[in-house]
Amino acid sequence: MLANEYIAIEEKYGANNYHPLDVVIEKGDGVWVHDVEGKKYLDCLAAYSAVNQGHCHPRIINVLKEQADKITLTSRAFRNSQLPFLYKELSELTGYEMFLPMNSGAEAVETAIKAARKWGYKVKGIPENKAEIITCTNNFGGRTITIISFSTEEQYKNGFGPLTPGFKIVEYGNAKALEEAITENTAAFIVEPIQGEGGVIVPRDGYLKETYEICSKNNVLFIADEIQSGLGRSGKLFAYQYEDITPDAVIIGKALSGGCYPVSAVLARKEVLGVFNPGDHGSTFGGNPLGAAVAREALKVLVEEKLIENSSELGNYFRSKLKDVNSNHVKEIRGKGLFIGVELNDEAGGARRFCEALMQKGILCKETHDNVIRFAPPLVIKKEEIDWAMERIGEVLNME
Ligand code: IF1
Repeated sequence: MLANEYIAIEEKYGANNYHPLDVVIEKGDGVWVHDVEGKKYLDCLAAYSAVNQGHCHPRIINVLKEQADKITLTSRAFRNSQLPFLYKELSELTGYEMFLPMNSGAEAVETAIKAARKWGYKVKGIPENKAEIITCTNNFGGRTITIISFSTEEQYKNGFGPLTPGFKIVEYGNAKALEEAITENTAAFIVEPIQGEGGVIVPRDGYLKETYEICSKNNVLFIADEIQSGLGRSGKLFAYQYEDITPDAVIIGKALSGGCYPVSAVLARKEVLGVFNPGDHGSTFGGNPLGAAVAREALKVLVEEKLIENSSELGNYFRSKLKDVNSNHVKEIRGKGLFIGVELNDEAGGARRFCEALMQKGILCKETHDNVIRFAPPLVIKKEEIDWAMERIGEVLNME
């Protein structure tokens, strides 16, 4: 079958909630994916940083297969032999002392919101149902009704009301705006240390430290959403580590499983996740042994194959090569590690057409916010693969 035959079937039955590039991927290995017509592409999206370890990493796939032959799901009504060691290894890696495992990123964000509100009532003493949570313009935390309730992207909210109350929005990068928005009922500030969907927005130096200190001074939880920016993407384990802060809670997902299984989690101080009592919160698949085994191996691969260091070193290299292109279409090149955004001038006619042109040359990217091309390949990428890509990216960025 040819790609357009697959597309016709998908279009016939599938809800129209995406506008994907017309590439039909059949298999992947490392940074490369192969479509149904035998064409090969360099994946510069890595499933929005869920595949930091590379497609179908053999170590992770082997663990997935081995565990699948033992036990996949017990529910949390019983215990399993993988989850305790995921907790222990996460604590040794991150320094946090308590964890709550979920499946999707949105579920982990919802979990963090519930923990923050309950901490607000039980620990801070905020009057019941008065808790406020502050987040930023251009945030992205997932697609549930509560999470879109604090989105600043109208399309994400249109037609889905009534929305969840209790959220305030402040300008990303503006610490003073946060200070002015805090009241005695503020429970938490949730922030992406680098905004992905917002267009790979790196805040000015000092922003995270200043907002962290404002939160500490006002007894407000500082919660970092590292679902996209974390686990090596930014050139550090967590993007918040570019500044001297220790968030009260960190939300992770995506690459926590190397893209092989939905696994997410909230990492936090005991005082925060300690507010949950049996029966308060849960999930059928949350903490299942298959996901836990996969996550354990995905974290080991990240560390043992030095992917965080590779992200830092080759991210600097990739950005410098992009800057050398010197295209009239390019307004700004930004990012940290292999989390790179190329913002185009309005006259360039939008990033989509550049992504389509890159696809024709064997590179898969995704535009974000109309004018930004995101380059975020798996962290296993090699220098020579970036050189291969840059030959083609240079041609495309200089097209009419
Ligand atoms: C889609 C965007 C990226 C995230 C951060 C939480 C979540 C995400 C910082 C929720 C998820 C995904 C969702 C996916 C596309 C992608 C995305 F374009 F939607 F915004 F990466 F930028 N926090 N981001 O980036 O995690 O529930 O999806 O596991 O909705 O199309 P999830």
